[in-house]
Amino acid sequence: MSGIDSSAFAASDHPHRRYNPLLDQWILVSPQRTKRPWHGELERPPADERPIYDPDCYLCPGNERANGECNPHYDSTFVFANDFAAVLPDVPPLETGEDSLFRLKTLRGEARVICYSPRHDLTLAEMSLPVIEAVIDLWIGQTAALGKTYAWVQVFENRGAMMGASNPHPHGQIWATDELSAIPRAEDACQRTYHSRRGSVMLLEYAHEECNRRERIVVENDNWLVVVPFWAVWPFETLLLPKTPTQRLTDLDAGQQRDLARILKGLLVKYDNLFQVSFPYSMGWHGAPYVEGASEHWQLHAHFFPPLLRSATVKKFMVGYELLAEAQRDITAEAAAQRLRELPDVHYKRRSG
Ligand code: H2U
Ligand code: ZN
Repeated sequence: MSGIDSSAFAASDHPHRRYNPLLDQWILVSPQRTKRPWHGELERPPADERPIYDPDCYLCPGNERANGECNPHYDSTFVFANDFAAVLPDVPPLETGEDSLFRLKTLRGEARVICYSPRHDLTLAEMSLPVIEAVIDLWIGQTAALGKTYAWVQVFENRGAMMGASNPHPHGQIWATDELSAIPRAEDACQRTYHSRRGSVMLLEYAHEECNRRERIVVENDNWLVVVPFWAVWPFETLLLPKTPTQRLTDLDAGQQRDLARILKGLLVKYDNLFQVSFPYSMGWHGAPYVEGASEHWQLHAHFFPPLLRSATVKKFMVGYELLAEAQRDITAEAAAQRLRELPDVHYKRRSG
């Protein structure tokens, strides 16, 4: 580095790489590119008006699903086994030798669909706090039940057609498997190494540090914090973190659950307000896996990965350099956090004028 004046560096101007300590990966940040001209679309998509009940929706109460079964006339949340499950509980066990170039092993699991509300027209962002609390309750109950059998319980939601959601009815999914999948395995290893080297919990320390720096906070309350993580890849990616040591959804006390409903609504309203559209995303929970041994290195968290970049229709593509070299972003995490933070806390559909 001789001859280079490092004091001239500005993260908001100069290309640099940032380290993701949760996955042991680097990402390229190119803030100088946000100045380049843009001639693409900027328009809003047509308003998304949906009925409270849709007779053709396979998730609405009383309706028939693909397998011929009818949903009950549920009035809160509703869970059913995915009719097209990606993982199955009964698979003949098989594992090839470790040395094979054609390595294969079977995986046992279960997939469920979770309906958040009987109302076809709502999204989490537009639901009342008690209704969001019922969804949290469902996440907790399902995690507790599936955690008795499976090592990994992945609670997630694909929102919006852009993220591949097959239906606008508010719903999520749970896939539980008897082995840790790739991303939780990497997060487990990174948090374990951090804990054994420093004797502290990585994401707890990270949350405290973000509270001190206040550069990347989007929303915050007594128990929770949402930041655009320092190492975010997606333009408006966020990380939701508890402020106290918490390993799993099933560890949340009543106060944390209430505050979680509030912060979820706070974040999702800001997301919808960004481009005045029901914001698409994939989100999901990562808590300590259900495996033998201590899990004090784990801190519960949720990731939100929204694909949108500069309008309701212009998404970021993970192509070229991203597929071949490493993830890259233009707008910095700090600039993205500031944009989200400064948005109103009232949903655009509820504002007059
Ligand atoms: P997504 O919108 O995230 O794709 O989730 C919907 C899930 O619902 C999807 O995994 C399942 C699909 O397999 N499904 C049923 O289980 N029954 C149906 O009748 C249609 C869809
Ligand atoms: Zn519906």
